[in-house]
Amino acid sequence: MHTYENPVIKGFNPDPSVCRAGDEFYLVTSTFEFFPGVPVYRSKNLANWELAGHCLTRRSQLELMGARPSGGVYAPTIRFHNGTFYMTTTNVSHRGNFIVTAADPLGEWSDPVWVDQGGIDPSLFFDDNGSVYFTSTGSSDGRTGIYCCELDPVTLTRVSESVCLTLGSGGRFAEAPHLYKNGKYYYLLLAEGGTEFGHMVTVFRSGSAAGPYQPCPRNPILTHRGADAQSCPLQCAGHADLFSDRYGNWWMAALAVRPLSGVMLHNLGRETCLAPVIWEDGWPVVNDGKPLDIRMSGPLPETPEARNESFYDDFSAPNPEYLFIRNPDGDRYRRDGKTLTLRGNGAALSSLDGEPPVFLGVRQKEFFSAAEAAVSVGDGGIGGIAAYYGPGYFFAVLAERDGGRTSVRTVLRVHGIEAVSAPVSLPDGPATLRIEAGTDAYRLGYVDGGKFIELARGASAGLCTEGTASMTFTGTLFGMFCEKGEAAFRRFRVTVG
Ligand code: 6LW
Repeated sequence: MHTYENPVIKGFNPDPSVCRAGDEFYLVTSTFEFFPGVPVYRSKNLANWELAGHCLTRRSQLELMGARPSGGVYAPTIRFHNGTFYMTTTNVSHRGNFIVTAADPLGEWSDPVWVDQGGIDPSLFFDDNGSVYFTSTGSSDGRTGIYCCELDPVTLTRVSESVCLTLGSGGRFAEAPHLYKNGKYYYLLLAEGGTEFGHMVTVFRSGSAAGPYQPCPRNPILTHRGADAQSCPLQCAGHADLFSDRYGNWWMAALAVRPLSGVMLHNLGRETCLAPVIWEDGWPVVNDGKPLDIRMSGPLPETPEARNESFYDDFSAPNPEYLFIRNPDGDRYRRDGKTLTLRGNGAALSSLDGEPPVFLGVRQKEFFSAAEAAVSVGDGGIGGIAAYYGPGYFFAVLAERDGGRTSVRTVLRVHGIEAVSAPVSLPDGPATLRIEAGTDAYRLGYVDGGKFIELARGASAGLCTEGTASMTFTGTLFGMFCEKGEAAFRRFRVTVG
């Protein structure tokens, strides 16, 4: 038995799906309007996960032109079958469901094979008899249900009608289907209740892949819907995937959120959690039937190591942690071994249409954390750092150079309403910009002679998913940006604690 800490992958990493190849586990999560799409995390012990690649690294795989906030890539599924890795997901902003494949999950993946079945949350199941089943969430008569068709195992094109397997156990939005076989039964794992505080995981089984499926008498097998934010630090648990390790132990990866202290609001996005699973009477039991917790124990396949959620980049090498907005223009991001120079295109962080803002960011992984960068802005330029949730929700501190003078100011934007601080002149030389995050507020300013000078505070609740005017599914990033002219960054650091 080992102890480990949830979330096992912190920061905006929803809709986890896991496969195993030998003694390595690979886990993918959703990325929405961000590029590259669908990170591939790798682990041997299930508690420490390294971001080791992405499935969607080319525009031919991931067109995000016109994608709205929380459009783009929804929930993915990863599977390993006969030496090939398969990842299926939905681009809700462009053509729908597709599959990409790779021999090496950390290398380049294929171009998409588009699948002729609609809905979201696609999944793949490879049966022992060679049949390949494709499931997704669709709707019929205004109710969502789980649809299934067979695919040709070689071309991955649809070869059967799409049929409805179940409408779920009665919760709203039956979704996130994953089909498995264990012993004599086929199991269909679902999410129901919506991805918010009513989220739950339900399971169904049948003697045949095509059904009929019977619900587990203990459904939901995982939910935190009855737990309040005071007593349960993880909320919204749901959207799960089941898998086994080489010792025959079973596990569940599920998303959950960590609300701000005691309130039903979260700013770090939906995160990836892990729970042990046992089988009783032919049904999976998650974490002995108890809710998930931060401190967990289970028979991990290898001993976990200490974790460090801080981030440092001196721009000497590429870093896979960065997310860009929609399809970035690579020519506007130049790294020369010591400096990252961003060239603005006139698009502010609030921009929704046309060319995306020149921005790159990493996931905020802890409530108490600080982002800092040293930046020199060329004449006529505007560049800085931001805690960025989306075009309508960000807190930025930026340097502006005009007529040979540099000044610094802050922009707090919530619900599209902007508060801009008065500019403060800085001496010549790089400006060190800093954002300190906490559960109550983000404090924004600059560092002068080793001292933090605060210019503005934005309420942490302003970057929370629950507060956005349209439904969103993402989380806060710390990033660098350049709106106009050039901004040269010397280092970018996120510290936690
Ligand atoms: C996803 C749906 C859900 O496709 O949220 O948590 C949607 N569940 O299954 C977006 O992540």
